[in-house]
Amino acid sequence: QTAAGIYSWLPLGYRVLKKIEQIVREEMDATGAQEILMPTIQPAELWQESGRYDDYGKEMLRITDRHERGLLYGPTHEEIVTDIFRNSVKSYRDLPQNLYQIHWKFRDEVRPRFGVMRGREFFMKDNYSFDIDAESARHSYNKMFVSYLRTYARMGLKPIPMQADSGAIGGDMSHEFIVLANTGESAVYCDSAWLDTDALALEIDFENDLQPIVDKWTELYAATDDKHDPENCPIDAANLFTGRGIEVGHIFYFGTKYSVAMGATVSDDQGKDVPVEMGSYGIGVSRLVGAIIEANYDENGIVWPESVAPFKVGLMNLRSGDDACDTVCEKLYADLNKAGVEALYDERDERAGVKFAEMDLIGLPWQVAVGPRGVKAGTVEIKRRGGEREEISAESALARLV
Ligand code: 5CA
Repeated sequence: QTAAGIYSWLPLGYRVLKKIEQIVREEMDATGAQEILMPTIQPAELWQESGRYDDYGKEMLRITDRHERGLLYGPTHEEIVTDIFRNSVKSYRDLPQNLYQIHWKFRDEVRPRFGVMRGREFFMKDNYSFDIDAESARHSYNKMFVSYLRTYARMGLKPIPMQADSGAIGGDMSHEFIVLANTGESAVYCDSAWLDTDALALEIDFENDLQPIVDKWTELYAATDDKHDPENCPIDAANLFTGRGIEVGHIFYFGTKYSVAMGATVSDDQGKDVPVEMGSYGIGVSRLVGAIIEANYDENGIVWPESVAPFKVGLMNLRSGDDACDTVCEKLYADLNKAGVEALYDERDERAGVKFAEMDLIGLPWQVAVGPRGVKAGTVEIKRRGGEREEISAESALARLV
């Protein structure tokens, strides 16, 4: 922590952040959305146009430049993207559009807490859809809904979409995506059938009607504490799962709220100017680093899902400086690198016990330990994080990891 709610990213955490970012990017690209990059510093005028400048309150960090012009550090980007849209898109023929960025936001939260889970400066994927009418906007919303299910599942998480209030963003349709974790901020009540869902089993063609998938994923009961009413719960006690969860994403459909206020119109097929229908969609990329840890740990430390682990393998030289151990380690490390397997090599002059404990703590999916006894017998020790140790040859270890 560099200042309250403001973080620097050190090597291991930064690698995880980049892995998460890349999964988010791939899943966004798969929906046909296009990546852009908008400034973090925004002019106050755009927010005066939308009417949110005064409403947003103290969470917005307001800045004045040397010419006394009002600026702010963006807490979200509806205004900027609407301005970009109105300057560049004029015809219904150029719709639909879906633009995303992965960038820093700042919200001056009263109580930043739980580390990167509720920061003031945080990394978010935000995207914005533009459609000619409500029906097509609904399809854009559904695309994001389905894409989010896949995105979180690829990170080893079980996402539960829940109806939500749209708060400061506004609008009339909104879902939060919650992942289960014991230390989550909100209490979650849901049908225990949620625990058996698997979003990666979905066959998706984003051009098809996605409403049936959305309906299927919203028919099971799920609510956070502010919406759950024990008196009127549709699930009987035996099938009700009660736990805690973390909000890792939020999607909104708000129609013409910003396009009317800011004059973002296109000409329709009759040549008439109509305001575009919009939605916005957020994923808490830096929050996910914390959320994935909270959902995946045991008494010895973190248990990273392989898709987001900072490295796939931790290679421990249990007797650094011993020629035989050094040779086996260095060859294995070079071979892993050559094969494109990300490996962390612990060659410090530390006791074996310390190395094992720290390797468990950082939670890489695989561990390989090379010690003098094994080297003499032609073996190394391999184990999955949390699994059993096995003694095999260095070549077999390499084969298993590639
Ligand atoms: N403009 C909309 C969508 S682009 C928006 O800003 N939505 S949001 O406010 O719900 O934020 C999107 C996601 O960012 C949240 O679901 C959450 O996962 C993450 N997030 C929000 N506030 C913070 C924070 N203070 N620290 C870390 N992550 C946050």
